[in-house]
Amino acid sequence: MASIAVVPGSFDPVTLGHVDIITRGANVFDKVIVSVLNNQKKQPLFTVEERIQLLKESTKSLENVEIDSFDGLLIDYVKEKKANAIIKGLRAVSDFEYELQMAAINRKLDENIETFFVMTNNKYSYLSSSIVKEVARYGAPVHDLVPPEVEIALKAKFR
Ligand code: COD
Repeated sequence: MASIAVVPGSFDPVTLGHVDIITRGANVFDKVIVSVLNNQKKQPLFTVEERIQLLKESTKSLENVEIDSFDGLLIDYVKEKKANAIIKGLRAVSDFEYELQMAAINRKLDENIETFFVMTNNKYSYLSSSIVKEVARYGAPVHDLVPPEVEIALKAKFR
């Protein structure tokens, strides 16, 4: 049976921290599906379509990575995709409590789907989409925080 993992997230926008965990997941699993949560409650900077496009461009060299979107419960989506794992990134102790709770509820909803945690690469431990947006909004350089296509897209948004 092929091992298929879902990397869920908001990706508003994708950062080098995200690309790092996607790449490391793709080195271990047969297939990785990166999926953008279509969350009606949040007010994103980029539309779901824009986020998908930026993820596609940022991961184009990874042959076993697919980009998609979902709404509703993550576990239902994972089952629909016939995946057997969820990959999450951990940056700091502050991520841990929330992720522990998420992993526990997802395991309760389906005990056959396992959550795998990938420790952040030290050089991206401070990095989040929110930080990137704040830096870009005030015109500071973001080239070492995001893939080149995201840097261009951010410049266009904040022009
Ligand atoms: N280094 C390593 N990992 C990172 C970094 C970094 N610098 N930055 C982000 N990550 C990881 C995050 O920890 C996360 O695992 C992933 O990358 C995506 O990050 P974000 O910020 O784009 O996405 P989030 O955290 O907003 O995504 C939240 C989910 C969409 C995963 C979550 O809300 C969800 O599963 N929602 C669906 C509803 C559901 O099923 N809820 C649970 C049951 S009630």
